[in-house]
Amino acid sequence: MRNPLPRVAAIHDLSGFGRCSLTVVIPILSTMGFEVCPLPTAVLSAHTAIPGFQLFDLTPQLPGFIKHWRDLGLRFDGIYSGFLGSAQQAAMVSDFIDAFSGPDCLVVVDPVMADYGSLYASMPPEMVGEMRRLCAKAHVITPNITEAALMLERPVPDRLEAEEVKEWLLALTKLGPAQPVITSLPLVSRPGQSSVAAHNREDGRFWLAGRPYVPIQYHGTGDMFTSVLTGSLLQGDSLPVALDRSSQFVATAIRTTFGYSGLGHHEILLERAMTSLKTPLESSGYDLLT
Ligand code: PXL
Repeated sequence: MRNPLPRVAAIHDLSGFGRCSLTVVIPILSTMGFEVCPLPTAVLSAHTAIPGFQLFDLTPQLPGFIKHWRDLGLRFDGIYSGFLGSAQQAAMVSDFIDAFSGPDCLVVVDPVMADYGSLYASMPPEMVGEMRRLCAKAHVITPNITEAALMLERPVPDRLEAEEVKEWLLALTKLGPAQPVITSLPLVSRPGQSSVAAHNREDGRFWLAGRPYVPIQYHGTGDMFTSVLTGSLLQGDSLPVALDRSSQFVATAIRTTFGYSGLGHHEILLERAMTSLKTPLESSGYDLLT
């Protein structure tokens, strides 16, 4: 029987402070009308950009959790993985995808491991190869430009022309996924914009979406982006509409927060932006990347 409410397995950490991962994924996908089943990869006092964070790695617990879900006969309409507690977990997630995804299950892998040119504080270097392998199992991947560069063994670029972005996306499809997305693109033709681009191997088209850049970086925006993208694709939106919807949501959350003084990089006001998930998409739209 089909799940009456589409069900998504969310494989991410739970961070107590600093909006990211499950504290972002669950409210967004729930608001979009999905039942979210969290499979926690690690529990942290705060995310890894906050000095002094305490990380409890759940690698030893995952096999037991997964076995219980198998015994329960759970089926998922979507599987969405992000921050992993150890490099060994990548193979566990890969087996999870084999065990739980039927023909219609959407698999989204966000290879969360790095930003602004370097790996996050808890990430072992072998995570890069493990994430590259895991991406082969996904339909959609959403690396930022640093993660894309690491997986493709390229330097992190300061600027990219549109033709180069296409070549990067094609290189990512060679890792396996049919629909790679790259976020935080330093696109020469769109100065002053936060740009994301995607490719759909099935129809050969390339897409671009973005919103005017706001001069502040908030943590957790990558998780917000991929959560909305996942929900949007699961509700049947096309790839460019999903790209546009998720860019719009992140821009709304950033602009809502930026107007207040005294809020830190960890304090994006997610709840203030949540109602925008129910409002129509702005007409500013997306473009073909040509
Ligand atoms: O938003 C990505 C992310 C997720 N989870 C943890 C993190 C980060 C980024 O720093 O530290 C624990």
